[in-house]
Amino acid sequence: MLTGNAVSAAVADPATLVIETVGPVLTVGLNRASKRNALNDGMMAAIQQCFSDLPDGIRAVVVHGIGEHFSAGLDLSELRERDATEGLVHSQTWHRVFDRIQYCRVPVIAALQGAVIGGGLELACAAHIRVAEPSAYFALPEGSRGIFVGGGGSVRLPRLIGVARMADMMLTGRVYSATEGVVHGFTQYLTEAGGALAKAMELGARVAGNAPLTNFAVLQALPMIAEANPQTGLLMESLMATVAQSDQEAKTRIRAFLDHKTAKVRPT
Ligand code: 1HE
Repeated sequence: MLTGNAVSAAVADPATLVIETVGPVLTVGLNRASKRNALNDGMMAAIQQCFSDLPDGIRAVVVHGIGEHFSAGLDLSELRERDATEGLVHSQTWHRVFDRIQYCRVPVIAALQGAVIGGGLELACAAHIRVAEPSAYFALPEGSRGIFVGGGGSVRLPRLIGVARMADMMLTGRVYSATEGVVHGFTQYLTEAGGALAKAMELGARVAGNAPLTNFAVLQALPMIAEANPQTGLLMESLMATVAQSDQEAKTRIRAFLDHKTAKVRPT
């Protein structure tokens, strides 16, 4: 890990986020609409701070973009100032920030509209569920800007859409629509126009009602199991399943089903 004196630790700019509590759901609004929510150092530090210190009682987070766009990615006006060492430190800083999202103690849902570009797409990829409305579009203009992804995109995005599709986006500047996005795995949900935030809030309320241990297993264990060799994965799965089902919450919920006190599983 590089530690560069050349880059002073960025100071969180609280004005770049609008953070609200709606019951058990924390909403985090990217708030630089005049710059299309481009991610500058102050905003990245604010995101890190926010996800490092979630208030007690929060059981899901919804990240959204204020204005017409989710995010236009890295603030290119800051990039121009960096040399190679500073660039490495900067990229590793982004990794730490987005790791806070991916390994958050509660599920994170991204509500997407307009531009979901470059670092904005990398941010969305760190969330656990992505919801898009028809205006959303996905692009990696890094290729045409002479740079490379630096916020974990080459690790997270191929797992969603495949290496070939990501390579095509970077080489040719291909832009995917919201409709294509849900088909190819960028997002799990496509809503009607203007519906992404409402749907994300609905999902946030739903996942907030899960047993905390189930959410823990899905967020912390599932990605590790999926990346492990199969025998290790199967052992980890057995251990996690045993821990989860021995929890009182599981016993209570299963008893409620057997007593006909919970909703049945039906198509929606
Ligand atoms: C910005 C940025 C930005 C807008 N950095 N300032 N990302 C990109 O290559 C995408 C660049 N942005 C765009 O293509 C367009 O701005 C949008 C399609 C997103 C929106 O277009 P539009 O017509 O609504 O807005 P605009 O007039 O282009 O931008 C409004 C202002 O936001 C303008 O500033 P102003 O001072 O002239 O008003 C823009 O300069 C500013 N702005 N996007 C800085 N990205 C860790 S590696 C990640 C690498 C990347 O993310 S590369 C992808 C960078």
